[in-house]
Amino acid sequence: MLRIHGIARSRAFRCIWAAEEAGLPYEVVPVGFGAEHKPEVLKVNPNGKIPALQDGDLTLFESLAINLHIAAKAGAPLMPAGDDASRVLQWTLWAATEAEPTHQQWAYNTYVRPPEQRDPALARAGAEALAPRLAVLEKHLAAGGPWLLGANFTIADCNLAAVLYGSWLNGFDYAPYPKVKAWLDACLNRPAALKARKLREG
Ligand SMILES: N[C@@H](CCC(=O)N[C@@H](CS)C(=O)NCC(=O)O)C(=O)O
Repeated sequence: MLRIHGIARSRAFRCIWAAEEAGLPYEVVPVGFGAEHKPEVLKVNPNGKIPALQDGDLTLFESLAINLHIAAKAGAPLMPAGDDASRVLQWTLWAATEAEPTHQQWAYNTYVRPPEQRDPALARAGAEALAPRLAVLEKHLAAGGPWLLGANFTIADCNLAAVLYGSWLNGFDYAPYPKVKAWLDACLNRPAALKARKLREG
């Protein structure tokens, strides 16, 4: 049984979605915002953050690494073999290092922080920095698709779409990126994603 520590309103959303895609039994150990630094949470994530995963003797932190582990347990097509496994890693690292920091800068200054703590200039700069990355994604999807690796949905789609989910839901202008928009629509309306979204969006 996978034990996902966190709540769906946190990045644990990604891991719940992945577990649903994998069709593996899991339970959510509810750790909310503000509880991340409690001793019992630090035992599973020494960073004092959520999510964390326990799978038997294995304890993991980092949401996207957790998702790679979940997908590896499920095997193909969620985690393909060979060159496609490397492509999954490429898009997952791209999600974490290229998409997420710029995306979060926009998100924190648009809808995450309380209004008085938002800086519109930082939001604009985040969106401007995200734009060339989305252009790369748009070109990639236009050349292939419907999923990141082609014919099959993989954990790479889950990981990248989960990173972009907040902007998709909160009014980011995806009009210049119609392929990205269509791909996000398809990812985030999959039955497994809808189950995780229900926990988060109510
Ligand atoms: N890179 C980490 C980030 C985890 C993270 O920042 N989680 C947030 C909630 S979504 C958190 O626990 N923040 C508490 C804090 O930073 O003190 C991951 O993807 O798991």
